[in-house]
Amino acid sequence: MPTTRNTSADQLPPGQRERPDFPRFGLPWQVGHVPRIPVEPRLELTGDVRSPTSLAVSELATLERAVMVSDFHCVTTWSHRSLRWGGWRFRDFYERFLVPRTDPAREAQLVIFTGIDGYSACLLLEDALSDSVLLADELDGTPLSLAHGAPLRVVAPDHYGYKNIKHLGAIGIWRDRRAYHPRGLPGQDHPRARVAHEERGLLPAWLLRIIYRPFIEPTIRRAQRALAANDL
Ligand SMILES: Nc1nc2c(c(=O)[nH]1)N[C@H]1C(S)=C(S)[C@@H](COP(=O)(O)O)O[C@H]1N2
Ligand SMILES: [Mo]
Repeated sequence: MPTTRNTSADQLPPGQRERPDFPRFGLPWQVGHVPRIPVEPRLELTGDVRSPTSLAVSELATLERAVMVSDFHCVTTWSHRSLRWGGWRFRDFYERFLVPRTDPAREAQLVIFTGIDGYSACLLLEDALSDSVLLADELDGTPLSLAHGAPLRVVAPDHYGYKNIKHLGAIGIWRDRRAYHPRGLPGQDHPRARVAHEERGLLPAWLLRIIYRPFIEPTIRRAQRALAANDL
């Protein structure tokens, strides 16, 4: 099984601080919404494609599995090191399922991932096709928990956490950003959000560090209360 390593040997990326735990996280007003997962989850395939369709997540089992050890960087400045994700490379999924079944427009440049909780994020198609982007159904050798995005989540370790969509329900391949309506505040979303370039959002990174840090602990507590209320 191919394994990719995507961890920084010693230093964390600019502005990040290590956390020993890996909490459930998200937008403060969204993180408490733990969605119900259908018994037989499906992925909608849509966008600027000739034939929109859907497929059962179970069909992914015909792809070669991949494992990746990577650090996770939340835009609010916390990082957790060396998570071991298992799943499938997005690139394999794209070549084996998405392109043959939907026939995307040649000029397509953008992927929009949407969770079944309605949360969405885009990646440049070019970034999404990199070796390190997985559709993961395992974390640290066990099936992905609901807290961390069951049944399937995007893992894109070169990009901030908010591009790593949990509870994946739809993948859209688009020419441009017309169909993209992220749920955050205006300016929160950066088209690429590369951690190494500190592309946190559209405001300067130093300012976003200061704005975001006070939200970390209350957001984690809110997520923990929601998980406890759902017996998770
Ligand atoms: N569907 C969905 N995916 C999501 C979010 C969300 O609220 N809903 N939050 C994002 C944010 S901001 C972060 S930091 C990561 C957190 O992942 P974790 O809960 O596994 O730590 O999920 C991302 N993916
Ligand atoms: Mo985040």
